[in-house]
Amino acid sequence: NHRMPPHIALFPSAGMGHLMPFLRLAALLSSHNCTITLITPTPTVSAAESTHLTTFFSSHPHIRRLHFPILPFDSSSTPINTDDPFFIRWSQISQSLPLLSPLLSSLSPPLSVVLSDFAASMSFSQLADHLSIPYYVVFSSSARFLSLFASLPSLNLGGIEDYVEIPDLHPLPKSSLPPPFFNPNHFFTSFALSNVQSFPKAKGMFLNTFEEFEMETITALNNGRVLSAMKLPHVIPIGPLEPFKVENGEKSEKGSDYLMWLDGQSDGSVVYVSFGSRTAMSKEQIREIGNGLERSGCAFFWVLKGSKVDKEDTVGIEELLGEGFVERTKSRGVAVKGWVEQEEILSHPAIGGFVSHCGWNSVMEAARHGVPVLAWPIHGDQKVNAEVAETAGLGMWVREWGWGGERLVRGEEVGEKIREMMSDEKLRRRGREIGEEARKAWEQSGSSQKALMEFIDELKH
Ligand code: BUP
Repeated sequence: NHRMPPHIALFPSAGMGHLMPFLRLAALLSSHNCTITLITPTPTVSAAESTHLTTFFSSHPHIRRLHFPILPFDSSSTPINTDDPFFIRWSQISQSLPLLSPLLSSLSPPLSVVLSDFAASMSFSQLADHLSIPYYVVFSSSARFLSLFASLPSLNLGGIEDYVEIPDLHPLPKSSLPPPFFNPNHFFTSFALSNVQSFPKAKGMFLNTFEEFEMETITALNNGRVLSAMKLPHVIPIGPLEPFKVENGEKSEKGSDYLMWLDGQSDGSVVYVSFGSRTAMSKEQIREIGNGLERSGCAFFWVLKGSKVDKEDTVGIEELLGEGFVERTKSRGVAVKGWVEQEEILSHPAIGGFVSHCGWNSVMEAARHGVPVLAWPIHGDQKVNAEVAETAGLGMWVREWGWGGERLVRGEEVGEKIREMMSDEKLRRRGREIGEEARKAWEQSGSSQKALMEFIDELKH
């Protein structure tokens, strides 16, 4: 039987939170004897995306790269009322997609299937339809957020109710919705609405989550009970995705310094603080967090960002933190600017808690390593994700803090909550259990392993 291995093309959109699951999924599928083409829209918005792509392809020489140069943005065809560089890029990528068609149809061997980012779903589903290639969506957030996102066309947000009802799921507080959802003219909302319409054309939706973590939602989605107006394809939970391997992965000198510092700390004593790759807290809030970390009395590892796009982030750490902070705290903590290997840090036994914006990748990484989370969502899906983490027992979330940046949270409060998380034995125990469940999801007959194998077997037969 000389059946060819299936040929799978993957298409990520812009932003590290979107790229990361694609790189991980590409590596995973390729380890199961599939031929993989990863399409890379270029240029990227952030430096982090381009360096990750370079590292990824040099450590996975058997994964093919299809460069896809995108067109300059044409605001006459899609008026855009956002200054978010990632949103603008999403739109630009969608506009450029018709140009991808000849590139895809000339690939050899012919494609068995294409997987695209939900942020390109609308244009990509048309492309796949035109080329008669089966099409899947990769949704890079929680199943809970998918249930909201997919309900968007039928939600009535104008009423006085405090909650939105999603059939068969517990109601979602309106205050947890991404604020742009209340404005149908906002870029994020109209873009979401148009992409959602194309979901039913997909054969399935991959999610970086796992059954044990989001049981109720996954079950409801897969029983077709959530959406009455539209038939959503079945959800394929394949999380938590494992980081891709880096060959010849000598750690950067800077990286090994940090790890050495962590090695010197006792187990579970260090709080890791990071608000992801897409947003920066205000300078004022950053100083309050610094103050909170000092007050908490805990050892800390803090990754700082001064601006939205890393290429523009030129503020020095002293300027962000105020003079004297680094000197005062150097025996107890590390504050760094720039990229760190987050999974390496989360997997270190010294880490006992994670103050996180709850970008979905970060939540899954915390789950994978059983690290409790103190949620401080900043935008988008993050309040919904914070709720999921809290419900699963992985985290605590101080709702009164609102969206990060909405109000100034004083150092006193921050310090107190950090101390509370770091000393909560119950949370820590539940964290370890979740880490165990995450590991089991990838055992021989584990839930995520099974979901992945079903997809691959179907392609091979
Ligand atoms: Br910052 C940072 N190192 O220094 P999320 C992030 N990451 O490895 P985001 C690092 O990037 P959205 C760093 O581990 C995760 O895999 C992190 O994705 C990694 O949040 C990824 O957590 C970040 O989903 O995206 O990028 O803010 O706003 O789309 O949620």
